[in-house]
Amino acid sequence: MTIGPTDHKLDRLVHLLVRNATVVVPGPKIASEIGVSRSTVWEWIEKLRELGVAIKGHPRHGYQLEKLPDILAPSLVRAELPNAEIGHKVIHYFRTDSTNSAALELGEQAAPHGTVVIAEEQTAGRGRLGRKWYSEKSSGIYASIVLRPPLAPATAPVLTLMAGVAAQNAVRAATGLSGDIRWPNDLLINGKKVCGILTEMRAEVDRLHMVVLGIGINVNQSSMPDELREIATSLALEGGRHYSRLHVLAELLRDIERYYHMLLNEGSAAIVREWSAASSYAEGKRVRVKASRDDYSAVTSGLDASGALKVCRDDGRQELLVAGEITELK
Ligand code: BT5
Repeated sequence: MTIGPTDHKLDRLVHLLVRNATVVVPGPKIASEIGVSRSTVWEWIEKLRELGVAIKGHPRHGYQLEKLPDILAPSLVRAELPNAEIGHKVIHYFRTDSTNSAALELGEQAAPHGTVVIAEEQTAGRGRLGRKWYSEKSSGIYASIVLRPPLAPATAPVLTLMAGVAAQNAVRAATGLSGDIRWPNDLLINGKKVCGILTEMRAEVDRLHMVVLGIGINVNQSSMPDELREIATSLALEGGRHYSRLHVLAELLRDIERYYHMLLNEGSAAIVREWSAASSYAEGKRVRVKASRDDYSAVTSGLDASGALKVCRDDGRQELLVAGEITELK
C-alpha cells in the first residue's frame, strides 16, 4: 500500500518531542500546540513507536523521548541544513512505492530545485533497467533529489558521477568508513555495494528540464537478504555499530550541494577529475564488462570528458562505455 506524504502536524509532533527531549510533555499540551485531538496524538505516538521511536509515557501523564529518534522527519532534516539549497524543502513518506517516482511526479507539478523526497520504506524501490532496490524499513536512506540544472542533457551522466563522489565523502565524514566507487554509480565497502544511484531525467532537446537523483544507502541493516549477501553490505555491518541515518543524510545533502556548485562553476571536467581520484576503477583495473550484447574482459583506462569509461580489451581494441556493468576481475 502506498500512503501519502507525512502530515506536517506529525512532523511537528516529532519536532516538539525532540525540542523537549528532557521533559515529559503532557498530551493535552501537545494536542493544543499542534492543533489535533488528544486521540490523534495517541495514534501518532503509537505509529512512531511502531517505527522504532522510543517514547515513554501514557496519554494521562504525557510523553517523553527515551532517546533521540532516528527518523528522517522533515523538520529534523531541515534543522541540520540551515540555509541549504538542496534540502530547503523535504517531503517525507512513511511508505511509498519509490521516492524516484514520487520526486518525478512532484517535479512535473513544479517542485522547486533542491526538493528532497525521503521514505522510511519503499515498496517498489528500483535500480537501473527495472531492477529492484531492496529497501528495508527505517534501516536505509531512500532519498530522491529534484535538480533543475541549467545544463545540456549530455551532462546527465556527470550528475551521476557527482552523486557517487558526494556519497563516498558523506559516508567517510559520517562514519569514518572509506568506500570505493565502481563505475558508474556504486559505492562499495570492502568490495560490497552499500549505496546505489539512479538518475532519471526529463529533458528538452538542448536543456535538462529536471533531473531526479535517487540515492539508496544501506545504513543499519544487521543482515542482508540471502540473494544479496555476497554482493551487498550496510554501514553497520562494516563499521560494527549503529549510525544515525539523519547524520549520514545531512552529510550527503551538503556534499551534493557542494559538488553541484563545483559542476556549475568549474564544469564537468572538475567532477570527472574528482571521480577519477576517488575510484580505483578509473584506471588500470581488470574488469569484466557486460554491455548490451557483449561480455568481455578488459582493463580500464580513464574517463573521457563526458564521464564515459575507456577500456582496453584483451585483444587491444579500445571501447568507450556509456552504460553497462563492470565487475572487478581478480
Ligand atoms: C542501483 O541500480 O544501484 C540504483 C539504486 C537506487 C536506489 C534508490 S533508493 C531511492 C530512489 N528510489 C528508487 O526507487 N530508487 C532510488 P543498479 O545499478 O541497477 O543495481 C541494482 C542491483 O543492486 C540489484 O539488481 C541487486 O543486485 C543489487 N541491490 C538491490 N538492492 C540492494 C541494496 N539495498 N544494497 C545493495 N545492492 C542492492
